[in-house]
Amino acid sequence: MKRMIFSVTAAIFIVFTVSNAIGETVAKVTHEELQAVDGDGVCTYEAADKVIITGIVLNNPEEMLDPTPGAAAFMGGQWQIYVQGEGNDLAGTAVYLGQYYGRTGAPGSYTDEEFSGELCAVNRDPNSGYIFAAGDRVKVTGWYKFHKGKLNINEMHQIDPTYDLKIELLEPAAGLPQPEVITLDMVKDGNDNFIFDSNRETGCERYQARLVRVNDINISDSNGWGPGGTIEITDPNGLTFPVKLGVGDGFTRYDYPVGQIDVIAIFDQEASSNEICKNGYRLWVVDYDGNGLVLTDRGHERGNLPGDINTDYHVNFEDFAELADNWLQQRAGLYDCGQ
Ligand SMILES: [Ca+2]
Ligand SMILES: [Ca+2]
Repeated sequence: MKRMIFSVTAAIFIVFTVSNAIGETVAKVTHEELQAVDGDGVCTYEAADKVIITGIVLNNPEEMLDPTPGAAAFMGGQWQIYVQGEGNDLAGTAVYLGQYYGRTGAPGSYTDEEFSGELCAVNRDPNSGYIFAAGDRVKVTGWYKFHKGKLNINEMHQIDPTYDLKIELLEPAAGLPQPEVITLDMVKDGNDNFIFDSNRETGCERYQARLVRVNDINISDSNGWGPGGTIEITDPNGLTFPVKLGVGDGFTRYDYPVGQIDVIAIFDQEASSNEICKNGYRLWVVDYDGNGLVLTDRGHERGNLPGDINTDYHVNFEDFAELADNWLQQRAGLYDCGQ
């Protein structure tokens, strides 16, 4: 009998190690472990496992990238959230889903219908059906891939369900982290070049994928104002920084704020290559609510007037026109998910 128990145990052990060999195990990691880089800015984390991270969701995905299946972007529909670490885990991680992986040389792409199903899954807690929003505390399980200065959790560009992401709710509406106030001289040197520290203790790496606030700047180049565009800010000492705009409807509805303003943004990196990743830092603001003093969407709309679609505190024909313009549009991944 003892021998039999031993054999069963051995068999279970063999099954476990076989599944381990094909990468089915999972390691819980901190954002700092995941984002550690070498002297070239290339991430050093390596394991044959999926990873688990926890943290706070910083953005609503459809304000960052257009998830619409078949969208005109190179990758078609895209979905991305940033999850920021908590406590002394001073880092964050992007979680990405795209439609046309085949365009990068991967084995396949999602049809529009398949991609809608993927979106519906990642937008919801699998246990409760709750729809995630910025400020939720979540747990993400998935594969990962290095991309231009960051280690992103993603499907490794594989449509096979083995590579699916799993996002679970830990606490709804936990609240956004307080943005860390930085000045541009903390991330740019005197020659207006990005400061890179491979230890991630100072400079741009320290703030990557975290919520930051830069006070007292001016928009110095507004030509890119509009959904998906890029503008430039300048501080009183002449240091500059690019600001990427999300696809929030505020960038269409409102003019850019003028004069000295503040910016609240996700600090991001998209380096010019995958080999040397010491550039391509930017601030990413996903929406703007037209307040005139801070480039951000405070997420606390005033007015409380049903039907005031453009939130100018007046329900009139302009609201109706906007409604008519958008008649029958639907948001893939949130609508018609068969639930
Ligand atoms: Ca980086
Ligand atoms: Ca109105």
